[in-house]
Amino acid sequence: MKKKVTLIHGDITNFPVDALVNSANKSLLGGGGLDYIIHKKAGPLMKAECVRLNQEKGGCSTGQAEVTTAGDLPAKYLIHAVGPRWLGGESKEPQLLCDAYSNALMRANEIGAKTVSFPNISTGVYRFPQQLAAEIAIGTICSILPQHDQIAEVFFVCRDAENYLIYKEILSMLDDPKIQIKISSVE
Ligand code: AR6
Repeated sequence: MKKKVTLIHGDITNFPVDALVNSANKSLLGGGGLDYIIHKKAGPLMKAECVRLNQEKGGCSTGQAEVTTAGDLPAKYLIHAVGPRWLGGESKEPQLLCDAYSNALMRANEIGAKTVSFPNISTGVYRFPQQLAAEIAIGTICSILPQHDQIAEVFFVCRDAENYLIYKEILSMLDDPKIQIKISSVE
């Protein structure tokens, strides 16, 4: 069966899925931006799991991803993916962003998620250029999604209009026989 990739314009924390991907930092203890909202909405059970991961594993390396409960968010699991901070492009940022997406998708598949939502990792506080980040996110997910048997649908959820329009343009040009693209209207 064809895999689905759907673009949404809205708030990822309101959108029900099996696995919601957070744009985290290496400590996993929360921060600003989306990470702040997710920690606040998910509540104490998720926070306790993050503290345990921080103490037992030292958090999560850049490009990797860890799983916790989603607490009070409308998801079964949270996948905390750590994208790179943009340092000018000579510090393996593109590869690390690609790794963050592919490792998050792999973790989602391992836990049996059918639906997974991704934010625009690294394009806020971490200042990764939006166009390049979108090309990496879409290119990575669309090329590896067919090999992930559990996952039926991936949602790219863009909060800001700029990212939404960039994703819309790239996705509307994509022609992959294994993937069905859907672009939702603006929220
Ligand atoms: N729904 C969907 N996307 C959102 C939402 C939302 N509710 N809120 C923000 N975004 P950022 P980063 C988008 O800064 O750049 C934190 O301090 C936002 O428009 O949250 O990966 C962490 O602890 C942007 O496009 O994360 C790390 O230290 C995207 O989410 C650091 O920031 C990511 O923006 C990670 O930086």
